[in-house]
Amino acid sequence: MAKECIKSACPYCGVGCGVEVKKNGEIVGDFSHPANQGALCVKGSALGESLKMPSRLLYPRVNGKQMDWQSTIEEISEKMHSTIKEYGPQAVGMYVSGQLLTEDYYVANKLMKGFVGSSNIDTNSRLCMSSAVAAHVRAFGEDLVPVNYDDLNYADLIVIIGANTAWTHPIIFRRIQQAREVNPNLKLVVIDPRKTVTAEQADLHLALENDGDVLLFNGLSRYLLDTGSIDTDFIAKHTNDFDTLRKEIAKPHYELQAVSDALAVNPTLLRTFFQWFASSPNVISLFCQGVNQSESGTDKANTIINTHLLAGKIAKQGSGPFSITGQPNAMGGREVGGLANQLAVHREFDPDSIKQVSQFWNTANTATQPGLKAVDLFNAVESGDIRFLWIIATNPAVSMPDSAQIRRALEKCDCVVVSDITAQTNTAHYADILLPAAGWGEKQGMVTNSERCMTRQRQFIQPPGEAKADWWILSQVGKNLCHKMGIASGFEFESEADVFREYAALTEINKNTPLQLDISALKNLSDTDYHNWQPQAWPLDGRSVLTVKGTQAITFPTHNGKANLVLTKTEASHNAIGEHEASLNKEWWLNSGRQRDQWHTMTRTGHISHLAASEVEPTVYLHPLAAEQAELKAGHIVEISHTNTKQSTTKPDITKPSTAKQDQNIITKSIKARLAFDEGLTHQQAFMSMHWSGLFGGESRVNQTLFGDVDPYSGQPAFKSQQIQIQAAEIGSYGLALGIDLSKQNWQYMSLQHVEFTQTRSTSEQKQGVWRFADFEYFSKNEIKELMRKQCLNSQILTLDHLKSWTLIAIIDSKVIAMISVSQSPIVLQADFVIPFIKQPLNLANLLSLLSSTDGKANKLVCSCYRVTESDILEQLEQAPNMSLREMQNTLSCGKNCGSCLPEVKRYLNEQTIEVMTVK
Ligand SMILES: Nc1nc2c(c(=O)[nH]1)N[C@H]1C(S)=C(S)[C@@H](COP(=O)(O)OP(=O)(O)OC[C@H]3O[C@@H](n4cnc5c(=O)[nH]c(N)nc54)[C@H](O)[C@@H]3O)O[C@H]1N2
Ligand SMILES: Nc1nc2c(c(=O)[nH]1)N[C@H]1C(S)=C(S)[C@@H](COP(=O)(O)OP(=O)(O)OC[C@H]3O[C@@H](n4cnc5c(=O)[nH]c(N)nc54)[C@H](O)[C@@H]3O)O[C@H]1N2
Ligand code: SF4
Ligand SMILES: [Mo]
Repeated sequence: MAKECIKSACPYCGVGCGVEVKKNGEIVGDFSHPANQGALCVKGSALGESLKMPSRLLYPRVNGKQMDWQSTIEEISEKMHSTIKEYGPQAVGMYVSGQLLTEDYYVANKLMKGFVGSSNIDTNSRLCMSSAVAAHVRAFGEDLVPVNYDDLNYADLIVIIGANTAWTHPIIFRRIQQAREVNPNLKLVVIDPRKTVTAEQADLHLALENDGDVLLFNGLSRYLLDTGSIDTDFIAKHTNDFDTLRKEIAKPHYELQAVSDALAVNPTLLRTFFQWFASSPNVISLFCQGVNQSESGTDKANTIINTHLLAGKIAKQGSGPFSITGQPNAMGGREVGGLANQLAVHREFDPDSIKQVSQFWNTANTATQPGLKAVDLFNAVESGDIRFLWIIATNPAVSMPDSAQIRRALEKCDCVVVSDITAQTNTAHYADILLPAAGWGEKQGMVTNSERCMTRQRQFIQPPGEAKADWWILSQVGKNLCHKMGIASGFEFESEADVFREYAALTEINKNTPLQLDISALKNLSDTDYHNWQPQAWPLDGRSVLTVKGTQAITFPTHNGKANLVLTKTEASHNAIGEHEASLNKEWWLNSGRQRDQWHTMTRTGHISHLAASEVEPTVYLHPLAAEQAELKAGHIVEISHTNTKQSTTKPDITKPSTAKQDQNIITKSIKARLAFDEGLTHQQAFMSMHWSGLFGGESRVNQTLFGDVDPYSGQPAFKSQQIQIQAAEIGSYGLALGIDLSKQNWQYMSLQHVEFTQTRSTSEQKQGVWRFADFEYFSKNEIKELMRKQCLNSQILTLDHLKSWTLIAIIDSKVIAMISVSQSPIVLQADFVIPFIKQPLNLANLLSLLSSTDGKANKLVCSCYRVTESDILEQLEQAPNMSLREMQNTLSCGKNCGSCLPEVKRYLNEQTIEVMTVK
């Protein structure tokens, strides 16, 4: 327990909220932090629980054997050295993460690009921010985000494009809602093919077709031009290539009616949005993965930026395009230069940059060419061009598209090193060398959030076992490798502060250039000042990033100080919607993204039971009417398959014949998931979350069905609009097992060997494995009983038969130790209801009433922050049917913290009101 309150930053999303760890260990929001002013969302509020993570990785392991650090570091540098000698530096690869701290990232980048001499280091930010980065560089000449959170308070219109901010950046959304309360004239428009919780709260929702953004925003540019709403002065003074753009958008398919027809968006709504944009003095266009993760991601972002440049709604308070970063330090990674196509500190591979960076690093080995971007990097691993790969703080076997291919590549690679906080990730499974990393709270360093604000993450607990900070591990390997290579070591860092000072000093090479990233004022920051660092955004003098240093004059860091209006064409990006409509109910667009309560591949949040309550298993969502037309039923298991007829580099997965079939370059891949309804989807769309994986989701990873199609400029994969097929799966038995860890026990292989869809989680309190499964076989009660008897030695086994299902309960010393419930219909017990029975004396009456009442419906968790369930709300409404939202909140507190459940709570109130009105 800490002796004093310690301020740190939340390790989840790019909002970058400040937290305070109190003396008693409680973690609360930091009131003094400029990003969140004390508020935290549900994930931030559960940080304390995330620390009680089961299955931490404690010691280095080489080929499965525990090893000490010194030998492990020697082993890694020897592998790197021999790979360089035999195959050249390009055969060494590294794949890192926007969840690393700036210091970790800096050392990784320096090691690869400066000393190994290969730029084959890429990062999961390629999957996340790289289209925005490419668009910023194309338009502004540098990767700059020209908006701060505070600008939200000065906007007249906020447009959210391809982002479910209420769930994914809840504290930004909270700030938007607060700004709307203060300024009732502030309008909110959401552009998303799904009616998300964010869209529900908007003044206007445009449900455009997937990837219709380029067309829509070029349509907006056309409208601005036609209605004289462009800022000719700004265009003349501050932009290049206006005439080229004007010629493109003069084409008839950018007329409002044509855009409305092509995107199936009501023309009146479209006109309203265009009018609002044109007439609002200040507009912020906030965008995230619905923009970035597309084959036209960079063009989408540039088309949005174009509209701001044309209207002169940029480089002034309350206006601008606002790319929101996903991960806590996605921005810091971009600053140090962790993407394969950058060298360091916003510099690319021009001779001048190579010279200056080499001089600074005192190395002759600096890489001279951009390296391979994530998808190509893993292709190179599969083809054998990369023979050594070090993966740090990311789980590509789940999060990369075409995950079966990623697994083949990892399987094949001569040496895979994985640094993680747990061994239980799909990627760690392929590690030859597995390194225990210190996690959040156990390490320290700097992170930069979406608005360029740098905050310290501080240590407040000791790392468990021999876990070490990533920068330390990388520096040790760096030193050892330099020694082996006979070159001067560039890794004599003694502390995080040392690394940070060096990074700050390197940014000095930008000082006399138009580039804005220059934090060299911090190059002599003392250890004490580093320790006491207060959140601060760069530019450090507080001016806007789009102004000349030392003045208020607008400038863009391009060759002539003007922004580029980038020509974006629609033909390339807006594909096959007409064809698609024709094949309705056979083909769907698979849209994938986030759930409110989970973080990525679930390693940090999957074990927290209340975060697991809102989506309990791999689930695919369809619009109810569309599902009905396709004869698909909610609650049933469906098979999602994707056939790629394009020329593909992928080969069949011979280890898993059931999931990948190949027929002359036609590859079909499939997974299974539970079907649920979502009225917010258009008829052609399916949505699945990206989270399910490994321990929790088995083989039902959404990326198992996606191919590695990428944006041509950024290399960012198109995760949100690949065409898939969905059909009902034939299932013999649905079930739920608990109290038995099926992953470790033999019985999974004996009896559930055909399980195709399975999910497990353990509650943090009880550590009981809970498995929901569906199997195409019909389970025989007697066989399972026999297995249970073998598994749970000396137990008494009780059988309960009820309608189409049966339940077996193993009891030892009068306490329930295991239970399995199997049914032929998709109705099975809810895990949350049965968990309380485990390790307790059997309460038969309760169990029987549960079995007879269960109708497959969960008592849904509505508000995760205050754990308010559907039945809590209904109970209140039963007592007071006319209850207002405020009254409900006074009683239950739902939505009082992050507010992301408010639309759902309101829905219950509305439903109730309608009922009351009908009765009258
Ligand atoms: N709860 C939670 N929050 C998170 C994370 C998490 O794992 N869990 N991860 C963090 C990270 S790393 C990131 S990158 C962010 C991502 O944050 P977001 O981008 O907000 O989240 P997503 O759910 O990936 O997708 C956003 C929306 O894009 C829409 N979309 C899909 N296709 C299109 C299209 O063609 N056009 C438009 N306009 N919209 C489209 C989807 O319907 C979806 O609602 O979230 C961060 N915050
Ligand atoms: N289908 C689909 N796929 C997607 C997306 C999508 O929208 N749809 N979104 C993409 C996006 S935007 C992103 S950002 C990625 C995210 O995908 P990943 O980066 O693969 O996801 P995480 O689960 O966050 O992986 C982080 C890993 O680092 C480990 N870890 C945590 N802290 C530390 C630490 O301090 N040090 C080390 N060494 N390890 C640590 C965690 O245990 C975990 O295994 O997924 C991408 N994939
Ligand atoms: S909004 Fe993001 S940074 Fe803030 S508490 Fe939630 S997850 Fe953490
Ligand atoms: Mo991300």
